[in-house]
Amino acid sequence: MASSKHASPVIAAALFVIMFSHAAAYDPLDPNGNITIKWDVMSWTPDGYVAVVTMTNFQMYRHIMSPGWTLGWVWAKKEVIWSMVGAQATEQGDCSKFKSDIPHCCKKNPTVVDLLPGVPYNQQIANCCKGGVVSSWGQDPSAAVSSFQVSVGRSGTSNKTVKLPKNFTLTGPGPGYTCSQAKIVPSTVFISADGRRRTQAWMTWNVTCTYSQLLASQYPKCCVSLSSFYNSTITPCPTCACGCQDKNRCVESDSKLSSVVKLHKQTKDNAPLLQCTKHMCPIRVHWHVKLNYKEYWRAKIAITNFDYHLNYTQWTLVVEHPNLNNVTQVFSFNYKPIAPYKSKNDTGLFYGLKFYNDVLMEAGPDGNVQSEIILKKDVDSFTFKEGWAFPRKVYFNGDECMMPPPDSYPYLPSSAHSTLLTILPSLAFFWHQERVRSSFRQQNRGMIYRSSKEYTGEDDDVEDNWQRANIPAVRLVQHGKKPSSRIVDSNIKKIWRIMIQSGNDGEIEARLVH
Ligand SMILES: *[C@@H]1O[C@H](CO)[C@@H](O)[C@H](O)[C@H]1NC(C)=O
Ligand SMILES: *[C@@H]1O[C@H](CO)[C@@H](O)[C@H](O)[C@H]1NC(C)=O
Ligand SMILES: *[C@@H]1O[C@H](CO)[C@@H](O)[C@H](O)[C@H]1NC(C)=O
Ligand SMILES: *[C@@H]1O[C@H](CO)[C@@H](O)[C@H](O)[C@H]1NC(C)=O
Ligand SMILES: *[C@@H]1O[C@H](CO)[C@@H](O)[C@H](O)[C@H]1NC(C)=O
Ligand SMILES: *[C@@H]1O[C@H](CO)[C@@H](O)[C@H](O)[C@H]1NC(C)=O
Ligand SMILES: *[C@@H]1O[C@H](CO)[C@@H](O)[C@H](O)[C@H]1NC(C)=O
Ligand SMILES: CC(=O)N[C@H]1CO[C@H](CO)[C@@H](O)[C@@H]1O
Repeated sequence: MASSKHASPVIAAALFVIMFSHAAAYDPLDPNGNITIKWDVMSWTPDGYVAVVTMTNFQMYRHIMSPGWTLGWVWAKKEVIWSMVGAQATEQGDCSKFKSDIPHCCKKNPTVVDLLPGVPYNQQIANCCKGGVVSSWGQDPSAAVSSFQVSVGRSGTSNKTVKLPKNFTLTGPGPGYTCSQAKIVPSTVFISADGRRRTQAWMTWNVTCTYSQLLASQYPKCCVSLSSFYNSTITPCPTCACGCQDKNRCVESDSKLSSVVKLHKQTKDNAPLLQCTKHMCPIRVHWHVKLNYKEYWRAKIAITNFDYHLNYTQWTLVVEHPNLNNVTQVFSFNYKPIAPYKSKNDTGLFYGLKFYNDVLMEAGPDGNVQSEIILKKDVDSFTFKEGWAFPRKVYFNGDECMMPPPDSYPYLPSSAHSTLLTILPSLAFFWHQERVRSSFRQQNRGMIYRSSKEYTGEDDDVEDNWQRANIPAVRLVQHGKKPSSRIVDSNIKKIWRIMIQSGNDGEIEARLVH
């Protein structure tokens, strides 16, 4: 078992290949997701045209994070950019041929970036100047748009002579997007604010860009770890899930950090600075099957940032699980079902609450966000067996996270029932029975199964639960803390010791020690 828990790099690499062989520009969880770039020619000028360029992110859960998008293209003729509003070309290029009026950009292949918030009003247009940050459609359609205006010279001056720009490139930020050729589409119709007048663009063309994780990076960018109340095993992220090539520049622990971070901040190095872990992922998503109620069950989700150099703004998490069609309650996160195929409805989008946890802070004590969800059991399909309670797919910020191999999932002890009955006939409690209060397995170390029936509070007050759950505990020893005693059942002959430990996601875990 130990060997499968810590999958060797070879196995991890093999899984990686399996997982990524299916990755293409087509995303089954978001089949219509794309970024559309629309050019509306608003007027002709003596030597060209003025266009408003609108980028709309139709992707349900993949946003464009700071430092934002860059858009590039290649002019079909000898066009120049006279001026821009709401964005700028990163390089002016060679404008030496011009004597009086100097263009904003003379490059054959201009690269354009958004302006930062707070630029003067005369440089702004609607939907500009957000530092290139664009929300995903699922999070906030009103913020999923970015626009700028460009005044083009030395181009055609009618819809017959204009040649469309070619070879569009988009980074969002970093690679991953492939853009189609520009295509003339029916001119956009604008409706005036009072709704009583319609105008239309002189000419409109569209470019569609789609994302492929394979193009974006060689390795996954996040991984998943799993645990459950019914098995004390914590299934970690696969070893080297995100590649181990950066292992020589990771940071061992928070304590050694300050000197290293200073060093890197001085060198203005924007590359990730990861905390050293076996998985070497910047992001870990932990899924804990927490409680079992009669008609409901409860899972806890914790996302941890291991990158000391990055705050994830407007992060998104997508989970595919067959029971997400019956989400009853989600704590601390926003939740939206994404229904790519209406019959399935098994995929949901989680994202942070504004001003509370919409930023996943850099690695360290604040570098995590957490939520709990309550799901209604569908009696026909619900089970804790065979890892059913764990997610099928997890995406962080639109990138699929590497799951542990299925044979390492914590599984339901098959012998729990009989063991309990023989050892504790008077406490014939079993976690999935209605009358259950609480139960535990007698082993060298067993796990306390906290019973949902007794558990009503929101808190993690384990001692309190146990008292209510009537566990024959005489002593609670909190890991690293002074023992506190609690005599509950005077009939018991054996002394049990219960250790409380903090799990790797801060989850409280109870172990029964014989
Ligand atoms: C881009 O996305 C929009 C919205 O989902 C969709 O209507 C359109 O067909 C997509 N375009 C392409 C080329 O996939
Ligand atoms: C062009 O892009 C806009 C979004 O900017 C979209 O609404 C429109 O449907 C697209 N047209 C075509 C023909 O794809
Ligand atoms: C150009 O404009 C004319 C008149 O507005 C229109 O009839 C024609 O279809 C347009 N051609 C293209 C290629 O858009
Ligand atoms: C556009 O890209 C294609 C292939 O990527 C290349 O063959 C072509 O030369 C490029 N066109 C221009 C104008 O750069
Ligand atoms: C992350 O945000 C915090 C608080 O806004 C800030 O102090 C910190 O410098 C940021 N870290 C990075 C790497 O940008
Ligand atoms: C999908 O599931 C959500 C709960 O997560 C529910 O509110 C919604 O009605 C479901 N939609 C369909 C089409 O079944
Ligand atoms: C918990 O699950 C692991 C598999 O990850 C398994 O090896 C172990 O036997 C299970 N524990 C119990 C108590 O059944
Ligand atoms: C138990 C329960 O409420 N099941 C419902 C889950 O959601 C589907 C549709 O999304 C319903 O058809 C089930 O009745």
